[in-house]
Amino acid sequence: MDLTTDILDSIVTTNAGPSSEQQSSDSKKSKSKAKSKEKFDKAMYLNWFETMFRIRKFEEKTLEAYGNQKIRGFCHVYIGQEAIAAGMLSALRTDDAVVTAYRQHGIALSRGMSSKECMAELYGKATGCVKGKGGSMHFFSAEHRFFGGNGIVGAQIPIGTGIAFAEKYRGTDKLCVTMFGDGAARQGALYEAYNMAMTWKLPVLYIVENNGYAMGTSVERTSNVVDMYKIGSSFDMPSEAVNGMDPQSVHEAIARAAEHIRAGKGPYFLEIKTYRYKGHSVSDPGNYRSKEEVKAYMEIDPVKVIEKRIIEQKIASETEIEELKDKIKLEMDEAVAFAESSPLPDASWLYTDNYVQEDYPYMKD
Ligand SMILES: Cc1ncc(C[n+]2csc(CCOP(=O)(O)OP(=O)(O)O)c2C)c(N)n1
Ligand SMILES: [Mg+2]
Repeated sequence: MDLTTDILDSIVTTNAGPSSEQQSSDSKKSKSKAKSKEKFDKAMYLNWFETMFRIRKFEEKTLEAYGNQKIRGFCHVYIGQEAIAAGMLSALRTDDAVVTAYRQHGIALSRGMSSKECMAELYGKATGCVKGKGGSMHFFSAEHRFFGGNGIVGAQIPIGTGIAFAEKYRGTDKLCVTMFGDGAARQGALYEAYNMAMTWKLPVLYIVENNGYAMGTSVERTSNVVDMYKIGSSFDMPSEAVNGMDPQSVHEAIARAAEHIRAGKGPYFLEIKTYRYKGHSVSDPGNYRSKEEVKAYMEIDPVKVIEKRIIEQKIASETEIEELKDKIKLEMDEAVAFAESSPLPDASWLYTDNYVQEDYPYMKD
């Protein structure tokens, strides 16, 4: 067996299904759902492809602009992980909240934030989604219910739990998706947050995007528990492992989790297995992994796989796919032109939008 087949096998066959707690109640139904490949319509497939292709092209433009020193500072791209954003978009409601870490450009785009406002933010321009004051790691949009963009590893786990608490307190049926990397799964904050979320049955969907590495440290080097979905068992939290190289699998798992959460049954945990093709950040050459490993994952590149499935299964024609690609490429050119031509923020903006109170005492000259 070659490395790609091994990888695919390990990604696809680890679906744990619902936890024992859930199995005792309604999970016969869930389990069979977990195995079945539901049929989706053409619009859904094209939506997945468009979202993934948009993210891929956005990130390629980002790397290009970074190389030309138009973008500065920390910058982490999402190339390889696009299927997660696409499957999440189709399975969630637009009024659900999402909070994530610093590898966030793709998630922000999938929440409906425009390529223009995101690219301008990377350029540090006044027209960016947070007026050029956040940069790559700190996108935010209250309108799109996107709560960032967090640079402290694992910090967003209690934040997302708090957002879910607020929804429950207000009596809504909205949920909060709280995303983090495999490195963050080892943070103490996770254990405190999971405990509270289960005790209070909060409407929160935790997603660990397991891309195998935290900077240069592989998952195997950080713990003897490498199947991260198992972390949920100590809280009796329904937990599953999911193939993150396929938007359809991601969609099905998130839809199943959302149904459970909206029924008032409390949190759900998904370990979504994925891979990042680039280094940790733009400055990382990624020497800690072999060329063969990267190549093997390239064979199951989610953008290419879904395009192939659409064409081979005659879901849409090659012409339709090409038109979609042209549309996205134009969108990216326009986003870059918009960012280039936008003004920088005024220096006085240092003192705005920092605190809710206008006269906050620490914000004086
Ligand atoms: C509390 C804290 N510790 C360390 C760092 C430095 N740091 C930044 S990213 C990172 C790795 C996190 O990896 P992971 O959670 O797997 O996310 P990924 O980059 O793979 O998306 C580390 C250790 C930090 N930002 N915050
Ligand atoms: Mg990681």
